Amino acid sequence: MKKFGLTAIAIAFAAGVAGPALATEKLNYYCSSQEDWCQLMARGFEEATGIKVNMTRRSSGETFALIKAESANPKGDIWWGGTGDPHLQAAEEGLTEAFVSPMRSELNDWAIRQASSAGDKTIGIYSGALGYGYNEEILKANNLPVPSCWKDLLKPEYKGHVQMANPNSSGTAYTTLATIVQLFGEDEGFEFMKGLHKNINQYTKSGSAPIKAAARGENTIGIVFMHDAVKQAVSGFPIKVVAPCEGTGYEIGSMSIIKGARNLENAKKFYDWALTAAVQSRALEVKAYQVPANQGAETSPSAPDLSSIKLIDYDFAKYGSSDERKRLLKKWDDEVSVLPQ
Ligand code: S7P
Repeated sequence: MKKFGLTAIAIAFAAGVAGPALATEKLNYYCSSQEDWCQLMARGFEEATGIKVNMTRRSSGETFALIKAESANPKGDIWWGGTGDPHLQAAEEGLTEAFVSPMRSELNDWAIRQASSAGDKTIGIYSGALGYGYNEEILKANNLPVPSCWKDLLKPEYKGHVQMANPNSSGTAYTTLATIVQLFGEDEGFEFMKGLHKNINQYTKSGSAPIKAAARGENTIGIVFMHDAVKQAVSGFPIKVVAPCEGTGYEIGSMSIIKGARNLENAKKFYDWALTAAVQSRALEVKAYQVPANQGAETSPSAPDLSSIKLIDYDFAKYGSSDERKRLLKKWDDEVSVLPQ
């Protein structure tokens, strides 16, 4: 476990934001991570600054669509969390604001690269690998084999036992689609998605819903970020976590200031505060086991060890680009989602 300490910058920053805020001060906060983590961040910022936080929690793709729909009259100030691809698309489409935080020097290179690739209109806040989890009791009760690869999920015996989110609404599911295309090539990747479709019992709106359903005994296998499956396992549910044998993709969860933010100064305060080691360490309070961007933040031994997982060289520039994301989602809508099951 790493220990964190406040650097001179963080101390100066803390002194700057800790004073009492005016009664009218507020922040409209769009959050695309798990509800409990979103709430922790909202309440934590209110306590640290006195600024009232109005929070809206939606999946990554949904939040992107909301920010785009509101762009003529923006209602949100800051978008925190969710997979990086839609944040990159928002940056490219001019929906987010450039900002260089003094906290940047404390971050891992991958978090800063996310910012540099988008003209500083977004930044990495955490990272995590994609995979899946299964309920071992349901698997046994149905005499199903233990899966260990992506291609195992195509086996006919898993029909009705696999759940994933819809890639239009969910960043997790878009990461799945982009990962499969990068792993197997586009033609074979889409054949894989069509084969998988036959085994899918439901496309959920939220990315982590499939593993929550598996934890409750309502689903067998959920395609999710591995940290979301670990969260269920450490919470006592009979969930096993799989890093697929062929290799897998990963996310750089991101944060962006919304263009035209009405509470821009408060958005910048939140941005700096959210990048501190102390705040990023608080993720462990809600069993959020992503790799934190701040190098000084605490990590847990329960967290998936990314260095032991076969990660692909995920092409964020390509799969986070507006044209490619739109094209892949349309192709999935036209060629996969419409197929009979
Ligand atoms: O906090 C867990 C997490 O999996 O949620 C984000 C996810 O994108 C939100 O759900 P959607 O898939 O529905 O968009 C991830 O960034 C994050 O790791």
